[in-house]
Amino acid sequence: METLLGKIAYCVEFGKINKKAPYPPDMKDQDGADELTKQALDQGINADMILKNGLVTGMEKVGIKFRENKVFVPQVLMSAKAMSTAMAHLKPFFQSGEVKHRGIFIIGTVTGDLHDIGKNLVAMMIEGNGWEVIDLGTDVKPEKFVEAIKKHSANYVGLSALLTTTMINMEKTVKEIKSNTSGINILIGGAPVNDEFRIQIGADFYSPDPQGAVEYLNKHVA
Ligand code: B1M
Repeated sequence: METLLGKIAYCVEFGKINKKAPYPPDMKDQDGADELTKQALDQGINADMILKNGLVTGMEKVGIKFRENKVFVPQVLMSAKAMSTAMAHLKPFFQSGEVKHRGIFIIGTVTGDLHDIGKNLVAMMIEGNGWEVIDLGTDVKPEKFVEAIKKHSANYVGLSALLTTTMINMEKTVKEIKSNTSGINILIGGAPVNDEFRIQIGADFYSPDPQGAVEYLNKHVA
């Protein structure tokens, strides 16, 4: 069982989606995350174990390598694709309640800002770490964040901004969220923001990369 879960983790780490996938070349014609996850379920391995000891383990490794500049955006995207392909097999177990998400995380790029590549990477890494992610997209108005937080009873929300001109909207969004909800933790990120800005606007955490956000969230749940 350990070997099969280890193989699943390896496929996620190196972005081997399924047998047909040509990437990575040295794994040509080998089973990918898709086939191996199905095999694990067929062998009776618990879905929660597949998630934690297979998929999440692989995704964590990618997150760390990305932070250390050992892999780049395309590799993260391949890993996320491998992860989401495998997750399709686990979906029924989430729906039945047999496997539970670590929590709900709402994310969006603030109003006026259309950049979403970094935000999507953060969303994928967090989802890949066992969280349910509600992605509100780009150009998200403060009221929409508040509405989503209330609708999903979420405790964690992430704001992304890539423009110096939309940093002010991030500040407005933090204020709107803090004054209309309670117990919410606000994470911020994006190229122009930093920890000094986080303190200035009253957000709870700043991360320069997806892995930092993942580690912050995971630290807060058992
Ligand atoms: Co725009 N753009 N852009 N752009 N764009 C920048 C950001 C810019 C720096 C380019 C430049 O001038 N050198 C500049 C901003 C300058 C400034 O504000 N000081 C700029 C500008 C000016 C503009 C327009 C105004 C251009 C125009 O129309 N005149 C316009 C604005 C549109 C709008 O938003 N209203 C515009 C438009 C666009 C495109 C649509 C063409 C396109 C976006 C496509 C898309 O996102 N779907 C685009 C792009 C691609 C860029 C650059 C080239 C790349 C951004 C990117 O995706 N980086 C960028 C220049 C550059 O960075 N070299 C630029 C890769 C991505 C992985 O990194 O988003 O930083 P990043 O995310 C990182 C971290 O920041 C962090 O994790 C990610 C992974 O490590 N992170 C978080 C991000 N969010 C996080 C949230 C977290 C935690 C971490 O927790 C919640």
